[in-house]
Formats: sequence, C-alpha cells, structure tokens
Amino acid sequence: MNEIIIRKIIPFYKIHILLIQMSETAREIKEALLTLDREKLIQTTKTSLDKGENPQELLSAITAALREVGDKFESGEFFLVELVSAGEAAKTVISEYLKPVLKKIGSEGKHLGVIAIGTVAGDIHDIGKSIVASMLFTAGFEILDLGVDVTVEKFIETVKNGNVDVVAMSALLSTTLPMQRETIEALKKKDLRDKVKVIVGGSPVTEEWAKEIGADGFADNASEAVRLVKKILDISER
Ligand code: B12
Repeated sequence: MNEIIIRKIIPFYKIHILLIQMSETAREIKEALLTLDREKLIQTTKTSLDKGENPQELLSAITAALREVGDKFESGEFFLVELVSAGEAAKTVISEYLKPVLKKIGSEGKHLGVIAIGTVAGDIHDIGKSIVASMLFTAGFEILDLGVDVTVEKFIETVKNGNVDVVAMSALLSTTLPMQRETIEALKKKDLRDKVKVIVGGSPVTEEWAKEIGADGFADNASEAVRLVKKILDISER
C-alpha cells in the first residue's frame, strides 16, 4: 500500500522540482538579459538543458525577458546599443543551444505541409520569426525560411514557384505592419490568395488586425502558431 502511494508521489515530486527549477531558470534568464550578461545567459541555458528542462519553456522565458528589454528601450532606460546587445545574446543562445535540441526532438519524418515564413520588408527582427519556424519544423512542417526584409515580390514568387501551403509573415514594427496587408493584396491580385493560407504575427499584431487584412489567422507565440497552422490546414493530430 505504502509502496503504491510512494510510487504515485515520486513522479509528482519530480514534476514539482522541475517546475521550481524552471521558474528559477526563467528568473536567471531575465536577469542575464536585463543586465546584458551574455555569459550568464549561455551558462544558464546550458545548465538548464543539462537538467532536462524543456527548451520551449526556455524560449518563452527569453521572449518575456526581451519584451522587458523592449519596454526599457521605449521608456528611454535602455539605448540602441543595449537593444542590439540583448538581441544578439538571445539570438546566439537560441541558434547555438536551443535550436539543435528542438531539432533532435524532431518531427519523426512527418511531412504535414510547407510553410514559407519571413519577416516583412523594412523589418530585420528575426528572433521571433526563427522561433516560430523552428517550432513548426519540430512539429513536422517543411520550412522555407525567406529570412528578414522580405519583399512582397519575394513572397509572391515563392508561392508561385513552390508547393506552399501557408505563408507566415512576421512584423515587429508599426511601420512595417502594413506590409502584411500589402502582401495579402498582392496575392489576391495575382490570383494566388486561394492557393495558400496566410498567418501573421509579431508583437504589434492582433487578432483584429489579422481579420482586418484578411489573414487566415494570428498567433502571439510559437506554440500557438503550431496549433493555428494545424487548425487551418485541418490536421487533426495534436
Ligand atoms: C531585439 C530587438 C531588436 C534587435 C533585433 C535583433 C534580431 N536579430 O531580431 C535590433 C537591435 C536589431 C532591433 C532594431 C530595431 N528595433 Co527592435 N526590438 C527588439 C525587441 C527588444 C525584442 C524583439 C524580439 O526578438 N522579441 C523576442 C521574440 C521571441 O518575440 P516576438 O518577436 O514578439 O515573437 C514572438 C511572437 O510575436 C510570435 N511571432 C513572431 N513572428 C511571428 C510570425 C507569425 C506568422 C506568427 C503566427 C507568430 C509570430 O511568436 C514569437 C515567438 O513567441 C523588441 C521589443 C518587443 N516588445 O518586441 C524591440 C522593438 C520591436 N524594436 C523597436 C524599434 C523601434 C527598433 C528600431 C526602429 C530601433 C532603432 N531606433 O533603430 C530598429 C528597427 C530595425 C529594423 N528596420 O527592423 C520597437 C518597435 C516599436 C514599434 N511599435 O514600432 C520595439 C517594440 C521596442 C520598443 N518597445 O520600443 N530591435
């Protein structure tokens, strides 16, 4: 009897310990990014991956911390140099440590569809776009990553020439947000709109904006983006 109770308690205890570790990691990630301590960010990431913590949770912690960096920039507490330094540190950790782990978790040879993803013209923010691309890849989609500063013409050409199921556009600046609308309008003009689904994201993007410009959906983080794509492509597995 006691043994059964202990067996039930131990996994619960382990999960509990992992959750405590995770919030401690999130706190350290935030501290490292806000003090622009690149070494600490790398060390914290490595240690937490060694402990078996979930890379997706680490990505969420980095995202939340970067949003705080953005708030400090907006309020004048941080300057461009700090914005650049935090962005570069986050990018290094994501591409060198987190992406390889996500890749290993892998998609087990699934091929759920083709996503052409890019950050719109005039915009060079690529951290969020790349996280979304990695998570979609991990979920089993083929990714055509068009990079940053992607022109309307490039999106159109990719849809015309490729077997694209979904066009995914990221925009982080209020000045580049209209490029999402322009791309959708251009797809209509070229009679390509019915050929693909279009999803949009980025920190200034909202559900209302997505509806207004005629996108098929919006997600405000990478896990939601995976759920959204599966929903609009009618893929029933979780
Ligand atoms: C890091 C950063 C930079 C770095 C970017 C480095 C890089 N390689 O990407 C650098 C220093 C280059 C930079 C430059 C600039 N930046 Co900047 N930057 C940021 C910051 C702090 C973080 C962005 C980020 O990476 N966040 C982390 C990622 C993971 O989050 P995310 O991008 O939101 O992505 C998530 C979701 O939005 C969603 N998502 C994202 N894309 C997509 C796409 C799809 C299809 C879907 C479904 C979902 C989805 O999923 C992602 C994962 O969860 C933001 C602050 C903020 N609040 O966003 C400012 C911010 C975006 N920047 C800002 C500004 C003003 C600039 C500059 C104009 C500064 C200047 N004076 O030069 C330049 C513009 C350069 C250009 N032409 O693009 C402003 C924009 C204000 C506005 N509303 O227009 C912000 C909001 C800061 C602020 N609060 O003032 N920036």
